[in-house]
Amino acid sequence: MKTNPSSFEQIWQAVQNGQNFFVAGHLNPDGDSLGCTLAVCSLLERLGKTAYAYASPAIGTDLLFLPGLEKIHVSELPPKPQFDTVILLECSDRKRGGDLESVLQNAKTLVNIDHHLVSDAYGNVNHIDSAASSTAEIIFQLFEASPDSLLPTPDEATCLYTGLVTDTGRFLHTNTTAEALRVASALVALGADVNKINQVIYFTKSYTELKLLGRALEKMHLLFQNKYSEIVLTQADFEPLNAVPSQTQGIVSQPTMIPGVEVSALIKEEPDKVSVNLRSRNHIDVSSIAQKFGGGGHARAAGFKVTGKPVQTVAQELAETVREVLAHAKH
Ligand SMILES: [Mn+2]
Repeated sequence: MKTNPSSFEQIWQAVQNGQNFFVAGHLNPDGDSLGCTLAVCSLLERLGKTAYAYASPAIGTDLLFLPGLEKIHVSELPPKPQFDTVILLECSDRKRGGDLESVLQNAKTLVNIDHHLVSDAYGNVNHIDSAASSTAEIIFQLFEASPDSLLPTPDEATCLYTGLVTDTGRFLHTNTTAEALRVASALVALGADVNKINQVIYFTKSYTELKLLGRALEKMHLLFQNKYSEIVLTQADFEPLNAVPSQTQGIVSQPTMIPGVEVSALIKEEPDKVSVNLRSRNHIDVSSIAQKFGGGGHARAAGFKVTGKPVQTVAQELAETVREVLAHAKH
């Protein structure tokens, strides 16, 4: 779905009309969510506005290098929020950013900027472009559409490049379009600190994370003519390593390197829920699988969370769904 291009004009109108902004991405913010939140807040401040940057519930250690990160209010809302304009980034529905109702209810204008495949037009202004690789790509296009020909500063470019490089999997996923590379090139020209981003995000892993990767690969097994890879990590896997479920980044993509594997699932038993990450290699839309379990995402990367069910039950129900999807796939 692509909203009409005049939505950039409407966003700039909202920016012009607003004074006191609240900006947030989705829960458990990734590089795109945080990078865009910081770039947009920095831009608003340059325009003489006040901007309250928000993220919840925590920020991953690999993103702490982002310029301006200290400005983010982590899980902290003012007691009586009085923002005239709210900008939600990466939120496919108005609840994706967390419990922000107290913020949303008082705002005059809600701007929704997103690139997810299934996304509600819940804002007064919506820019939803599922063809965009990342929200960072859209924010760069927004800069280009600015009435005053504004350009990202080097710090803003670093934030946006982080969104672009993480959402495209280092420019390896199928969303690495010519437009994504054009925007990346422009951001590098504007001073994005590519070397730092690569060092921190891609060439740094803790001992615990590497041991957890080893444990996960040991537990990987293939089902359904080796088209489905399943990895189940329980508390018994995390505890001996003193690891936490958020230290599993990147693991779910590993099995898709095996020729023939179409869907990869990483199923994690967390203290209060089961969380599932899904990846697909070529043609299975895993966001539609995730939606069946109340989650969402993109065609090649999606996820969901389940509460009140044992991890093995979730794994079984998911396997059953994947089996049906593979059986009905045309390839
Ligand atoms: Mn994104």
